[in-house]
Amino acid sequence: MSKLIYVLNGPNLNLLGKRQPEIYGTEALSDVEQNCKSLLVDDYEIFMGQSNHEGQLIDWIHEARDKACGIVINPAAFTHTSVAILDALNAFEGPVIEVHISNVHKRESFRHHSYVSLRADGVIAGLGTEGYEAALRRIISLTRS
Ligand code: DHK
Repeated sequence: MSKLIYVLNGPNLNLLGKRQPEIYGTEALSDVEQNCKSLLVDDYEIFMGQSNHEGQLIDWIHEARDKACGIVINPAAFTHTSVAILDALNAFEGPVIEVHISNVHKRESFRHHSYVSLRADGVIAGLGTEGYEAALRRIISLTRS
């Protein structure tokens, strides 16, 4: 089995660390990538992707069908709007963990609904950027043989 895990990030997360730090913290996405890499075991690897474009995220999810054993995804605002990302994830067979840096349930009501949660095997919200590490650990424990 592949030991590659896709860690996908949606719109505006390229500004992580600079954008609304009171909500999203001060770590950049590059810090998140380093933290994730530091907990890899065995032959596990990650591909870290961020896009502001729904179609690019969908293309990566399709690519993951052949290449990856699991997906960690923070779809950002597309969480609340994208049936297309849900459909793409439904075509992926491995575990999917949905991550939100902030506690979306403590925020505006439009952030309370997630299309992606209809597919996700686990959902993490409000752990800050540590949520990515928790999600990665879970994918590894589900796929390690
Ligand atoms: C990130 C975003 O950009 C928002 O659109 C979501 C999510 C929440 C987060 O907490 O990581 O509503």
